[in-house]
Amino acid sequence: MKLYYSPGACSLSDHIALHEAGLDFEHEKVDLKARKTESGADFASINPKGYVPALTLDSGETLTENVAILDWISHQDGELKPSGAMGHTHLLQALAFISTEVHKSFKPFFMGASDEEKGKAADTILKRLGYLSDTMAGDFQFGDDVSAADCYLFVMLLWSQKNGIDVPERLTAYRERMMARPAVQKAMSHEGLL
Ligand SMILES: N[C@@H](CCC(=O)N[C@@H](CS)C(=O)NCC(=O)O)C(=O)O
Repeated sequence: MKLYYSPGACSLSDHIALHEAGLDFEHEKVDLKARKTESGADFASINPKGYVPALTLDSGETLTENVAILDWISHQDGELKPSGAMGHTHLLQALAFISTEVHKSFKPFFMGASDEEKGKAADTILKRLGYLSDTMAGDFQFGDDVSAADCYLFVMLLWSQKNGIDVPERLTAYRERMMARPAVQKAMSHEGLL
C-alpha cells in the first residue's frame, strides 16, 4: 500500500491515521505544481483528479478523497472510530463536516486571496472549529480514544496556527495533545515538518 502526499497538506491526516492504525505502508511525495511524484511518475496517471491524498491499496486500486481514505483506514482498525451501532455514522458525520465546512473554508489562504476574503474565511473557520470545540466529548472528538476524525481535525489546527487564526484554548490544548502522539511525530517528522 502506498500513500501519495504533499508535506503538511490534508494528506498528513491519512499519514497519521495509517500510523495510528499500525498499518504497513510506503509513502511517496508529490510535487503538486509539477504534477510529478518523487520517483518521477506522472501523478495524473495515479490520481487523474490531480490532488493528494491518494492511497494505492495492495489490490492495485487507488482510493481518493480524504473522507473515503480516512474511513477505509478506520475500518482496518476498529479503534479509529467510535464504538456502538452509530459509531461509523458519527465518524462519517465528523469527517464530512471537517472536509466540506472546515477544510474547504481555507481556500482563500491557499489561493492568494485579499486580506478581506481571508478575514471572512477566518471568521467562518473559527465558527466551525468553535462547534467542534464545544462538542468535543473528552480528550478527543469522541471521548478518550483518538479517531480518524482527530487526525483530520489536527491538520486543520496546524493550518489555523500557520495562518494566524487564534483557535479556542480547548483546541490549542487538544492540538498539543495530538502533537505528542508517536503517530503524529512519526508522520510529521517524515514530512519534514518538525
Ligand atoms: N476533495 C479532495 C480535496 C483534496 C485537496 O484539497 N488536496 C489539496 C491538498 S490539501 C491538493 O492536493 N491541492 C492541489 C491541487 O488541487 O492542485 C479531498 O477531500 O481529498
